[in-house]
Amino acid sequence: MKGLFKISPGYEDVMPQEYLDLVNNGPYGKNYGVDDLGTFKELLEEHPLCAGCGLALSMRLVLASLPAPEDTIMVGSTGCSSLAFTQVAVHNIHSLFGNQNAVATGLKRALKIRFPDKVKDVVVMAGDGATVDIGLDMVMHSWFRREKITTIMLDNEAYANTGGQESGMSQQNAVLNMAPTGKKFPKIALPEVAKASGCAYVGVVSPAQPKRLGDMVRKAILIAREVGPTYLQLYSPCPTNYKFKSRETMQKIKERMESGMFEVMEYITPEAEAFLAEMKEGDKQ
Ligand SMILES: Cc1ncc(C[n+]2csc(CCOP(=O)(O)OP(=O)(O)O)c2C)c(N)n1
Ligand code: SF4
Ligand SMILES: [Mg+2]
Repeated sequence: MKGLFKISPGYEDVMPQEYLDLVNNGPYGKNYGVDDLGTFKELLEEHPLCAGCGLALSMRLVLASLPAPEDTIMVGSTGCSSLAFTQVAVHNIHSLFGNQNAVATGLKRALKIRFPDKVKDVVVMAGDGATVDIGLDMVMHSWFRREKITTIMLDNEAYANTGGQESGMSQQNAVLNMAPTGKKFPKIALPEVAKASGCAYVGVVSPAQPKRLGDMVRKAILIAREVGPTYLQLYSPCPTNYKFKSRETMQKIKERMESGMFEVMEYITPEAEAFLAEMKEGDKQ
């Protein structure tokens, strides 16, 4: 399993130790979970995301929760996360901003033809701008077609990578560098859109609930294998664009929860629920 990622022969001695660790200690074939973080390598610690970035934490937790990292292909899109995608120990593909669910659809179908007897999980992980604004067309149509892929939104409520424009996911009245008078419209209820568009499982969570997040990632991916599309929305505050200290990220989530503006949510169709119960029964036996 460890041969999944290889460094070209002759380059081993010039690769930084941290990168060698990533290649040699990736999470393959071990069934790791968020409790095991720190015992294996899923992302370089020296990734280029800002200190205290909520999105970096969400990425780590997602990567640590994949049910089969060796058979997972992540599809990313332009944005802050794309800067760290090159430094994760799981196969991943970068797609043009907004195209991620179309790329994931093609990939899932091609993998089914190429490996008919194997399970290959295709997981989209992209920013809120890529998911709810510029890529919404592609996202929704993949749900309408019931593509068996998981879509994960890293919701930092802004176009962070381009310096702070408002996104559909920003809260009403949010003030950002390039929205100085405040956003005029409310946050888009994408989980509701996902439900109405045919997703078999929809969840909203944040890295302040790491175990729950890990659990929800596993459910979303397992259900997407057999039942239909799944959607997860991870509230991941951005200290740089929302101008709070890097150590206050968790505090921000807590404040949001206390004010009732953020709550963990799960929706599951009866079919997906029956599938999970069946799996559990199978595991027991
Ligand atoms: C087709 C296209 N349109 C616009 C851009 C410019 N662009 C790059 S990143 C970005 C915003 C990303 O926002 P989001 O998806 O929320 O990710 P974040 O940076 O917040 O993580 C934009 C508009 C681009 N690269 N490609
Ligand atoms: S700008 Fe925000 S989202 Fe982007 S890396 Fe920095 S803290 Fe994270
Ligand atoms: Mg964003």
